[in-house]
Amino acid sequence: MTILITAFEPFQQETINATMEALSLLPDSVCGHTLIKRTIPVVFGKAVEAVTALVDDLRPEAVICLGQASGRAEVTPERVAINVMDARIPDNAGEQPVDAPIREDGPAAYFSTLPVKAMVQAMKEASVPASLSNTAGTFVCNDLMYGLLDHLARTGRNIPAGFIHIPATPAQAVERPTPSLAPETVAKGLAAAIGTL
Ligand code: PCA
Repeated sequence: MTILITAFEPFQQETINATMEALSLLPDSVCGHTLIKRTIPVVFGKAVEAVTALVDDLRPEAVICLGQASGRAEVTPERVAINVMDARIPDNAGEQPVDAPIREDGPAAYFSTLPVKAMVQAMKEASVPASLSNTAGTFVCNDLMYGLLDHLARTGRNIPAGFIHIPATPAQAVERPTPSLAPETVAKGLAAAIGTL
């Protein structure tokens, strides 16, 4: 299987994004699956455009998008994306939509088509803290997950796709105290999760 896996650029005055660190530690091939790694901007709409263009160009057989969720202590596959943008902070282009739909004519929500529970189980078996999340928030990560699943649904492509949030790195936690996981640990968890596909 060819799997597109994306990280996000730094945001909110940070100089790194934990997802870039974890992604750089993943090998190019995991459990026989070939990984296509890309990093995308933390901008409403632009992240979706970037990932859907990659999906259309590269035709991966699965898509996993990664985001950093500071404050979380575990690697958390997301169950659902909701049709709303409600930003607490501006994105990297300075936009801060409040209570706005992602798609006026879209469904209220899309469920992940990744095997989220099997992924959590596989990560725990690899001794990596993990749990299922029932909210991807209402910032750019949720926008990307919703937009990706909407694009796949509208173009009739039935491939596993979804989103995984990861904690901050220990280096980030030194700057702003928060739960953290070493990128090596996150990468081990992600490899275990990818193994379920
Ligand atoms: N996390 C943010 C956007 C980029 C990222 O890494 C989020 O959870 O929405």
